[in-house]
Formats: sequence, structure tokens, C-alpha cells
Amino acid sequence: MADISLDNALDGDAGRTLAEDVRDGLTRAHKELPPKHLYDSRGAALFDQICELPEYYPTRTERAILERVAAELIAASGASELVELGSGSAAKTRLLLDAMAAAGTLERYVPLDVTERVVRESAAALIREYPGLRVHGLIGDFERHLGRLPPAHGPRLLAFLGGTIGNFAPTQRGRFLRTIAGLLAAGDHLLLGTDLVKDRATLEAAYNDSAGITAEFNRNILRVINRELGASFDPTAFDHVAVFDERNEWIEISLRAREAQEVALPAIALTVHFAAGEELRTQISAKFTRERVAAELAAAGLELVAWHTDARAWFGLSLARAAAA
Ligand code: SAH
Ligand code: AVI
Repeated sequence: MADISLDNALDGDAGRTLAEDVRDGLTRAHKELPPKHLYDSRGAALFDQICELPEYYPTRTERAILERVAAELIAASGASELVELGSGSAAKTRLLLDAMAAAGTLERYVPLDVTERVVRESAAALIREYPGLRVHGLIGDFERHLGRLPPAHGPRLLAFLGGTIGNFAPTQRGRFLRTIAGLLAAGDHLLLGTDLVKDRATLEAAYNDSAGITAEFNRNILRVINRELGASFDPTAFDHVAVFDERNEWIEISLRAREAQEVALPAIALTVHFAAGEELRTQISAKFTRERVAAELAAAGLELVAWHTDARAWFGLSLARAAAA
């Protein structure tokens, strides 16, 4: 039996959703684009570089928590199957797979990511590293393709790490958590990583690194649109802006036009005007408290089973299950 199977739910429609999202987002009064379009192969590689930056604490903080509690999480979940949403390069995933292997329960890993290359490459690397592991990779959009996840083979741990849930708008987040609750059978668990509210200086430094990698990652969305839609964006004509919005408790990430400009998007027969100083929002990154995580889980029909954090309480890792009806 092959150790890897791949399912591409984006076949034939990735370009279509980009075109729709760009038309919808760039014709609004307040221009915005969904962050999933940041992650072509170049965007994924830039994100991996972000994870290594001295200012970007979330990855290493979540990793440190996982190093401490992975065995406990796996014992509590009894999982034989790890499903990971927005799996990326699956770097921290190894800590969970190691714990499952040590517990003797590891059978299958199911990564879901919008970037084909990261799913293919992580699947190939992991079957080499974990003899006997089966990988079912799903290339797709976690907002649209959760129905394409394969049937469970045993107790499931569904991981959503890195604080990626913070990249949803609040209403989408509630809808997403309710969908997740509906996916969890008795005995299944959700492992959710959330970045936590902290002082403004630390938060803003994480998204304004001195090496300029986050700025390049942010501008990458313009390169994706140029390539896929034949657009005429000059990425160097936009400044990277990332500011902590205290009222909403999120980092707001935008591209700000330095000067007034017209951008042609021939593939969708659109020309877009930017005024000098006009911003195009590319991402929010919401920051949480334990109370808010527990409340949002509860509102979605999920029950917090365990909460793990680091000594500075900078990042939270929640283990949850479907609440009893
Ligand atoms: N889980 C990893 C990567 C986080 S980066 C970590 O904790 O470090 C966010 C990941 O989610 C990227 O790999 C990106 O390609 C993926 N992603 C973003 N939006 C997505 C969407 N709508 N559907 C599926 N994957 C998405
Ligand atoms: C993937 N996600 C959790 C990152 C974040 O921190 O919101 C994306 C990111 N954008 C800029 N830096 C990191």
C-alpha cells in the first residue's frame, strides 16, 4: 500500500477564487484581500523565514509549550490520527508525531494546506522520518474543503496551530469553530494554538521585523496577483504597515500606497485606483485571552479540556472536545 495519498480540492478552481476575491476585495470602499493568497511557494518560504526571526516569538513559544506537553496531550486525546489544518512545513507537528509514536498510537497524518508544494514536501519528508506512517495530504481551503477530509480511522486529534485562527475575521472564526465542532466525533479532540494579548511593543515588533521579511511576505500578495491575473502592481510602491488595534485586540496588516496610482488587472478586466496613502488590508492577526478562547469555543459547542501556556503567558494551547449535548 502506498504511504502517501494526495487529494487536490483546488484543482481547476484556485485561479477562479483568486479572481473573485480580488474583484470583490479591490472594489470595496476599504480595500482588502484574504490572507490565503499570501501563500504561494514563495510566500510559504517567506513565512518559514518569519518563524526564525528574533522578533517573531509565536512559533518558538508554541514550540516550547509543545515540547513540554506533547506527551500529555497525546495521552489525554488517545489519538491515532493527526489532522492538521494550515499545516505549512509541519515543523512543530513532529513533536506531536513523536509523542504519538512513543505512545504506540501513531497511524496516519492528514495535512490540509492551500499550498500544494508544502503538502507534497512535508508528506514526503514525514514518511521517511516515521516508518509505517500513512499520510493523506489534502490540498485545499480550510474554509471550503473540510468536507473532503477522509473518514477517520480512529480517535482523531485535529490541530490548528501557529495562531492561524487569528487570521480569520471574527464572524468567520465563529463559523469555522462551529464547523470544527461538527467534525469532532466522540473521542476526537481539537488542539488550537492562539497568540495572546500582550504589550504593544512586543506585538508590533513581531510584525515589523528589522530584516524586512514580514514586509516582503506582505508584498508577496501583489506578486501573486501580478503572476496569476497579469496585473501591474509595483510591490515597491507600497509600504508595509502593521499596527496593534487595541480596541479589536488584533494586529492589522496592510499595504499603503506611497503615491496615487492606477493598477491594471487585465485578466478580470478591472483597473483599480489607489489614492496616496490608501491602505489595502491583507491580514488581521487576532490576539486572545484564555477567557475569550474558552467563550468562543463554548459558543461553538466545544468544551475546553486543558489550557497550556508559557511562563510569560504569551501563547495559549487549548485542548478541546465537542461539548456533551
Ligand atoms: N501551522 C504552521 C503554519 C502556519 S502559517 C505553523 O504553525 O507554523 C499558515 C498556514 O496556513 C500556511 O501554511 C498557509 O498556506 C495555510 N493557509 C492559510 N490560509 C489557508 C486556507 N484558507 N486554507 C488552507 N490553508 C491555509
Ligand atoms: C499564520 N499566521 C498565524 C501568522 C500571524 O502571525 O498572524 C501570519 C503572519 N503574518 C505576518 N507574520 C506572520
